[in-house]
Amino acid sequence: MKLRLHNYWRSSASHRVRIALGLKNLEWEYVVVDILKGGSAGGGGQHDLGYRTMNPMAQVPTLEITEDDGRVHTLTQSLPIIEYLDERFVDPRLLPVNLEARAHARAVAEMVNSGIQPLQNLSTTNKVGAIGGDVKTWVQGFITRGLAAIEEAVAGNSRFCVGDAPTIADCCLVPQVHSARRFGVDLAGFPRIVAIAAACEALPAFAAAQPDRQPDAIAAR
Ligand SMILES: N[C@@H](CCC(=O)N[C@@H](CS)C(=O)NCC(=O)O)C(=O)O
Repeated sequence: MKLRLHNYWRSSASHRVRIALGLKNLEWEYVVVDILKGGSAGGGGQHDLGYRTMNPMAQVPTLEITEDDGRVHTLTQSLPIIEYLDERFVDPRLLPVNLEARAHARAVAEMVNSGIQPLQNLSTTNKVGAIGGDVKTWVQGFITRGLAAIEEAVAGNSRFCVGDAPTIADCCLVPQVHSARRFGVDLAGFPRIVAIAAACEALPAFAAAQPDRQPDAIAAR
């Protein structure tokens, strides 16, 4: 079996899947989709027909799986991709066995996935800018609101978002913290989130998945 991740260094949804692949200790190939300047028209490789055939939302990431018998599957949406990886490669578990802990991990992941990230995504901020909105204020406001909710949701846990090992929730939170820093969000009010992100980044899988360490980031320097 071969795994190819179509992704972009600065994409937080791609970052989530890179972390999960690392936590599962899987080998995979990095396929660059430059969502800013790539593609045949130079307006982003996600809009190319070939890519959109795999990912109809024209977004990264897409995971391409080639089985040993030649069958190819393409999976989209970072959270279903992470759940697929967790079901196929069981160890270590990214979704806790305990029912309530699992629902809680999914809830924190979803707070990032649907409560914050779509509001900071390129296609959204382009539209906000196009109608004369202040993109920075827009993005900072939604990230701050979402992180404030997550700060409460992870209260009572110490090292990671849920339980004593990284879960799908941490796979989502750490990229969101990267984005928050990139957009200049003040994290002083979120000590638990900052501590969880630091504990995660000390682990090799999280360190290797960091945006700045990806081949397309290095090539762009
Ligand atoms: N829910 C999707 C979100 C994917 C997404 O929004 N990807 C962004 C980068 S983080 C993207 O491709 N943006 C390109 C665009 O908006 O044109 C997932 O989790 O995979």
